[in-house]
Amino acid sequence: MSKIERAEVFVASPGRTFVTLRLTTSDGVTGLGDATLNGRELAVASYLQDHLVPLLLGKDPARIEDIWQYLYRGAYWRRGPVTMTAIAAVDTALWDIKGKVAGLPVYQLLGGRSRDGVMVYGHASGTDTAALLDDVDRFLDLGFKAVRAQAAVPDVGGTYGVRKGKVYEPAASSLPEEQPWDTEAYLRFAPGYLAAVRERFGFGFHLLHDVHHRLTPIEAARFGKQVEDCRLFWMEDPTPVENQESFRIVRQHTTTPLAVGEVLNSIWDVQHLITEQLIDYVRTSVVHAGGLTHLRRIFDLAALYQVRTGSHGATDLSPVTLAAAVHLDTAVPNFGIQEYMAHADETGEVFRSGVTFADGMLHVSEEPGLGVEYDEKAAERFPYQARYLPVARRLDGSVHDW
Ligand code: CS2
Ligand code: MG
Repeated sequence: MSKIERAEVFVASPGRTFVTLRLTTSDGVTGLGDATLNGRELAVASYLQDHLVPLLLGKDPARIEDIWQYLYRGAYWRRGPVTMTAIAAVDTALWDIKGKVAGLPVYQLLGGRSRDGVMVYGHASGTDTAALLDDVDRFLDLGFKAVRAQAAVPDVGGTYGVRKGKVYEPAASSLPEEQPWDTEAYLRFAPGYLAAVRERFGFGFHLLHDVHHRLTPIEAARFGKQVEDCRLFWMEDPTPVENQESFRIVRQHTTTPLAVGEVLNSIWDVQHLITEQLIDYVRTSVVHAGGLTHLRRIFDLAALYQVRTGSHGATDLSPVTLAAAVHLDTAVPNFGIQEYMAHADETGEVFRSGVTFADGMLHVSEEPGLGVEYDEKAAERFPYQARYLPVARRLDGSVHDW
């Protein structure tokens, strides 16, 4: 029987910080897992290195489900982003190994191909409406069939999602940057630029918008109703999701589709949202929701309620997660859309990925496993740099959701 013989945890900052787990079996087969948690990376690296690696050595890598249950139930303390990201890294690496041992790309182990490609959305943004419209034009020219639109709110420094430079990376400072936030200014401004996008480019593509947890349920209800003529593909994270029932308030007032889940990490966090049909897309990801094993369970529950997938895929999720996500997206029946932000060039020097982009879709490689390699020698050129996500403060100085 093959055994897990080596487990290496790499922390490096090629373009941004990534935590990567590499497992090696006694037969010399390797598997990769992403363990990146933006702003709390070292917590997961330690959870893996200090608490999980000693439990993994000598285990049978073929027993993916058993190892998942062993790490989840064996922790005693349930769920949470650090635990579920660490378990996700192990799980994803084991699926990579299983694919390589079987000589099959992982999507073949998940039920085989359900679609020719995986539709993705690009991230248009601008410091004002004119700049946003130019950026939408650029993404449409690149062949994207779906585009997210985010513009800076005049006189509000802390608007979410406005790219500075080539790659969007919100965790840009060694201590949390404090950004001002004004909900009323956002509510006055955002519906206008979304309408301007439709006015300029029409309805021949999917338009998405990320509210990023900033509104109360009734504010989100009002916003969703106000933008119904924009026919959004989704309004994302309309209101903080800890209280899943609060989505009912939004749901009751608007037909704008709702998407949530990137900050969640287990099926129990989305169970009420899905079974009560309070959302239309679930955004949980391979890296933060317990890996392919658990994310597949979430997607299968969602399918029972006609909720579609829309996995998180920002640049703070590594190319390992993106590849694993596209394998799962290729196979699941209730696929909706996959978030796709191009990583920095430096990231591509460390991660070699077989994922390709064409005609607005991502395609997995047919290589066995996930089709990703990690170059630790190259990673040595990008030592770890501590970076934090910003903190938002309302005009009265109190903390708001960033
Ligand atoms: C965003 C993310 O991609 C998204 O939808 O919500 O950019 C999010 O802000 C980052 O992943 C946080 O690290
Ligand atoms: Mg988001």
